[in-house]
Amino acid sequence: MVEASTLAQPQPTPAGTAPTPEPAKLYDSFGMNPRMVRFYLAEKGLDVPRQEVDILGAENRGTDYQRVNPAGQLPTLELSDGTHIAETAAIIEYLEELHPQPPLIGSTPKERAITRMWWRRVEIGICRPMVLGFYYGEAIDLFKTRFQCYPEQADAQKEIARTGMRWLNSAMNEPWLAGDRFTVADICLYCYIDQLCDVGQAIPEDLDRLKDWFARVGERRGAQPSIWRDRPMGMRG
Ligand SMILES: N[C@@H](CCC(=O)N[C@@H](CS)C(=O)NCC(=O)O)C(=O)O
Repeated sequence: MVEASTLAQPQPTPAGTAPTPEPAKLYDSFGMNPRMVRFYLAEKGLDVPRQEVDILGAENRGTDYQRVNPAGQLPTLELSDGTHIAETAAIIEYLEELHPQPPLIGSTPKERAITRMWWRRVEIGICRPMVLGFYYGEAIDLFKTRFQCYPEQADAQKEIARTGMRWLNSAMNEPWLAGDRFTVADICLYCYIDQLCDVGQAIPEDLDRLKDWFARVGERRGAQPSIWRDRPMGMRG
């Protein structure tokens, strides 16, 4: 693993415990979940060697990649002992334990709980219905052979996500979701909205607080460098 910043130092291994395996390789691709990890790494000033997987061409659904991640999705983090960690939240939590500075989840149990509370709220209430609306709508031809799609639910999922955004606009803290700390909850929601805003899922015009928050996140150090070089369907992912 190449460290680009002296701010982020791995934690020492406590005496008598096995050394914690270092991140060795990130299986990476277009898409909001891999982008979250890229955004997170850029905020930390960290880098991990990457192997690209072509999700548009369904390379991730082939047998080689299924051996890495049986769920067939990106991202996956390979550790130095060969372990594969999938699920974006699990990857980020692992990296945060190894590189807690600068904190992107929290420095205390209370801070971490508040971050995870907002992270779950936006993931369950906004991000999940947004992406289902996309899978069942604009992207159905790409995904209908990969998992069960319900095209009749596309509009309803998008409306559920907009309802979540309206709630968030009234309930959110400023400048960041967790208050004065920029966290992975901000990264998560930003990556979903930034990818899907140009394919029918923009923040509703009247949600000023959410639109201002979105513009603020777009100015963070990790926002631009984490964008994938190609823009399939005009999306930033
Ligand atoms: N629950 C997984 C979701 C990962 C996911 O949906 N990845 C997308 C890219 S954003 C993917 O691999 N899509 C291609 C496919 O499902 O075939 C996580 O949090 O990492």
